[in-house]
Amino acid sequence: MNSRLRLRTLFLFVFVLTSQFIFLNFVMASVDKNMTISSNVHGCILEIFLQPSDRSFGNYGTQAQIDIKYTNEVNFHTVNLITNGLGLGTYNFCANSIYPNPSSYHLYVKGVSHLRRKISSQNLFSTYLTTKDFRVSQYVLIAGEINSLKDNKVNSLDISAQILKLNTSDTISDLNKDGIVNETDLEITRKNFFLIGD
Ligand SMILES: [Ca+2]
Ligand SMILES: [Ca+2]
Repeated sequence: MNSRLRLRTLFLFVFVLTSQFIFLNFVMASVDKNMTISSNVHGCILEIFLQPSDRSFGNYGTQAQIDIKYTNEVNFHTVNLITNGLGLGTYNFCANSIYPNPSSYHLYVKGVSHLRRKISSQNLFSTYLTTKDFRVSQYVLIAGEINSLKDNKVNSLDISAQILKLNTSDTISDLNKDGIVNETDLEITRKNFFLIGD
């Protein structure tokens, strides 16, 4: 083998080695990129639709406190939502530096004028956005919790507090959300008298 041929062989050898090195780095970078992307996917956003009782569709807005618990009843997180007319409230956990694990949770939902409702065993956070629609009869929020004691019962204390707000636009006592506290709202509380929340 003459010197020119040896040089050409050596050059080819170096070229092949360099190409493999570059290709290997490219593959490793791709794998690393994919791993980074997959590890950043969290169940961040919870969208919940709620239906307060004795409202007409499109008039479901309320404030709600939702205690999210593990199935062993240990509290995971409490979320305060303001829902719109369709009953939709949204909470972004990741924006609050909370990164929930996909799992089954119990939700305890309490509207601002409503008894607490337990919604059991909901699978949450398996995708970036979880949407739950609880606008069905079994999950309707029962109205009549007016008194500031918030004892999770509808009783005489609630009626008394509501009577004091008659003919005002008090948002707690205006149960049907027509803008005025009147006999219709008192009747809702009477209807739910003695009911107890979860
Ligand atoms: Ca009460
Ligand atoms: Ca009213």
